[in-house]
Amino acid sequence: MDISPLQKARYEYQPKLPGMLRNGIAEISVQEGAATQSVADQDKIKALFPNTYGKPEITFVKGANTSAAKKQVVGVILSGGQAPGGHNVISGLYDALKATNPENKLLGFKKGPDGLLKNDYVEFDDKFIDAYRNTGGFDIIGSGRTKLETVEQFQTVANYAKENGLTAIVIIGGDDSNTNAATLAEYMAANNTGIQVIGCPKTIDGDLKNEDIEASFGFDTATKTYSELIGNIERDANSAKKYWHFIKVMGRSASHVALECALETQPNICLIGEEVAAKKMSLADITNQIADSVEKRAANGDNFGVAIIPEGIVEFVPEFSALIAEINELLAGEKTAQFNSLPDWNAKYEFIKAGLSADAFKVFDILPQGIQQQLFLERDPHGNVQVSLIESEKLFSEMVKNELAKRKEAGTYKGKFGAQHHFFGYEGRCAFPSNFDADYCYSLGFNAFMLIQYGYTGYLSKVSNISKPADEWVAGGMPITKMMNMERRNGADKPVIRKALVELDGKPFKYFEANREKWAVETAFTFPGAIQYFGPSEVCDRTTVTLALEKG
Ligand code: FBP
Repeated sequence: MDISPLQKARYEYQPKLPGMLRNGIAEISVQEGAATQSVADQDKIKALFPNTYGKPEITFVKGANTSAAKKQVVGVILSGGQAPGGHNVISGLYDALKATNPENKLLGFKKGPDGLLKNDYVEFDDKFIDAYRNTGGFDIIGSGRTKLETVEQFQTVANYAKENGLTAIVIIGGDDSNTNAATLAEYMAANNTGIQVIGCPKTIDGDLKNEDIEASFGFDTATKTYSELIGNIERDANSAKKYWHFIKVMGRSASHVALECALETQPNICLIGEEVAAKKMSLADITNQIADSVEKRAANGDNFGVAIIPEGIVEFVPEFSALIAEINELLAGEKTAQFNSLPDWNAKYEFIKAGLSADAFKVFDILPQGIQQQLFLERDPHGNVQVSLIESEKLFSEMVKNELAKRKEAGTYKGKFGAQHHFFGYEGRCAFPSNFDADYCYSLGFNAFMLIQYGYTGYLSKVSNISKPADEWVAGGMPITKMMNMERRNGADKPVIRKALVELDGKPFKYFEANREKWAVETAFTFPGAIQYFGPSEVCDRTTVTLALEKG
């Protein structure tokens, strides 16, 4: 296969490990901390995880390696959406496993959890791994979103694992995948299989973080990639001076990605879903907030700007989520077929008008027709509206346009408004990992093997102090049950890892809040440029602004 010069150069990059993991396998010792408790619902979580609950925090330190000599056969999967650095988790795991004992084996199960259920795997060797070091993507073995949750699934996984002589399984995934890792670990322990399960924290969304996990991998590279593009658009906007750019960025639910991109690029507007929900903002409130910025900038002769919209925004607007709930009811069961058989949009519109409550219809009626139709076209396998497919960047630009037309009539707005729309998501998920993600991911994988080697199960690989240079990073592990609480899912109380939303009293949001009024009116854009891999450390090893503010 032909490779690009950058890929070739990246093969040579040696990821930085935390200081305490650098002295060779023989010099890695373990320290156990105090017993842990789950973040909430302790009695319930303890009852559901009798074999894996309450275990101690683990820290690796320099000292004699006292782990048992045992041949390890480890299975690994990538689970969920792609995130830069996944290949390095696998290469770190592979290197630690082979350095411990060249007879050890690493099996990569293909297409996520499906690989474990179908026994579809490949055995890694040096040549295989070397072709993926420091590269983006999950194409080394693929990924998938199948949930591992039923006893039958766990039995299948355990049977194939025994057949292949697996001693451990590593699940590289987000909050749901690591919740499944905890449940699988408990199943394996309860059934005395001897198979350990370790998780690694992945997701570009940045919502798998807590007092133990400072960041999920991929967030750094993805936000730097989007920020580069947003900065480029800002420069274009400031050069042409004729467009407002509405830019939606990924983040299925939490607005961490949008906030980080705003801190990097200082746009005129950035919506934060968590704030919209806390302040119970309506669509009209949001529209007015953006229109005010457009109007004030126009008064200064600046008929251009940039607005960042988080992908999950609409679910945070109370009136919009109420509308979606009613639409789901309206189309439940056979009513979808009835709706689809109506001859044209006028007939469908009348059906909707008759079926929605007056309040919900009022919200529906102010939406642009394209968005109204999207609400009825896109359904997920459970029959629900797929909110992530709603083009909210177009929704808000259209609503702002209508609002500005009113203001023009009233004589308060005299500018010109032309909009461009963008959606940045897939562009960032498979980028070459930044040095930070390359180092962090390699360390997570290496560390995951040390947890296996020391016999731990139901743990998340933990590398902390990551706002500091890598030699000061702290490697260890945390029981996944410590991060869990009970939440209502599909009509039942389930033990899950708590998702981290943007904290409105956290330093990143506070910094944004303190500056956004100025950014809304002035042209205060900043241009981060492309991720740099070679050069001074302050340019190449920089973490996210979010992490720097949180830990600074
Ligand atoms: P994970 O939570 O699995 O990491 O995926 C997050 C994400 O990238 C979201 O930002 C986005 O909404 C979603 O995946 C898109 O999913 P898909 O790849 O299935 O289109």
